Order: sequence, then structure tokens, then C-alpha cells
Amino acid sequence: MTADLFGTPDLIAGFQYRADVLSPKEEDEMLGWLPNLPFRAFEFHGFEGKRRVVSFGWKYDFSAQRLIAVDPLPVEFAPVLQRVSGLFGIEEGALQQLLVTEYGQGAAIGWHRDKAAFGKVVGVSLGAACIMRLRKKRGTTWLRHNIGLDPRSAYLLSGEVRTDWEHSIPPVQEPRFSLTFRTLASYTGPAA
Ligand SMILES: O=C(O)CCC(=O)C(=O)O
Repeated sequence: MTADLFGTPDLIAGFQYRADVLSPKEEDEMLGWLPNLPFRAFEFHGFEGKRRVVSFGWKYDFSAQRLIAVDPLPVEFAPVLQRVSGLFGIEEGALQQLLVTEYGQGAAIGWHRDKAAFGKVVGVSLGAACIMRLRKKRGTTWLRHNIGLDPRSAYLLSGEVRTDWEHSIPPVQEPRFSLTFRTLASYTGPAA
């Protein structure tokens, strides 16, 4: 990860990064079965991206602009789900959506903010390392940060980085998978 965010976790409020959330053995095992999931080419208003995706729990329907219920998260994801929930202080069961994304060589994701129907966002990386770019408009320019996402790491987007910043990932050099777990917008945090 690049130094700008590593030593100063508050540089962008709401961003957290953890290395080595999965062991190399766990990553290897997951990379063995992840490709068997029922991926489909990512489609946005009729255009297909280079990424392939599959959603569990909830799926955002871009045409209807709403969430629709889909198959529950497969039990194989339970260990990683439990781990990231604990790491980032999110109640178990609150991360109700999982989007698994397969980035083939050269695949990218453009500038965006995750849909407002979702709350906190947790991303887990497997396979190739990549850069996550972040930007926020300030006057006529952009504030920008680049963060290296290593394989087996996890990040949290909540608060300011979730609501005020956009993120993107430039084309990956080698195949990469990401697990994007999300709470629904109605989730605010652990009950007092
Ligand atoms: O691959 C990642 O870690 C980011 C995924 C992402 O930004 C998204 O699916 O909205």
C-alpha cells in the first residue's frame, strides 16, 4: 500500500486497510473454486464491461434502479465474512450483499461511488495486486490518493470516503478477484 494512507489512517475519514486478512493457503483454496461461480459479464445500461460478476444476497438492478433479492451467500464465504465483520466492527449478518468480481487481464472499473442503497463497503482482494484510485472534487480540481491493494488484504469504505469520494481501479496486469461485501443503507452500526 502507498505510504500516504498507510501511516495516516485519518487522511480520508472512513477508510481502513488491513493486510493479510487471508492466509496464502486460504487464498489458494478460494482461487481454486471462485472461477466455478455463475459469473456473467458486467452489464451497465446495455453495455458489457470486461469484468464478470455474480451477486449474492442482494443484487443492484441498474435498469430498475433498485435492489432485488437473489440467492443467499454460499456457506463457503462464511469464514471470510466473519473475519472482516470482526475486523471492521460490523455486526455479523449486517453485510447482507456480496458481489464477487473477476477482473481478467486488462479489466478495470471506472470512477464511481457505490449505490446509495448500500451502506458500508468491505472489499477483499485475491490474485493480482492493484491500485485503488480515490478522488474528491475540491473547487475546480480534484483531491486524489492512490492506494495499493495487495492480495489477501481488505479495506473498509464508510463515512466520508464512502459518501464524498469516488473510487476506480485501473486495468489489472494479471487476473484478480474481489469480494465486495456491503451492508444495506439502513444499517448504521452495532446496536448500543
Ligand atoms: O474490486 C474492487 O475492490 C472494487 C470493486 C468496486 O468498486 C465495485 O464493485 O463497486
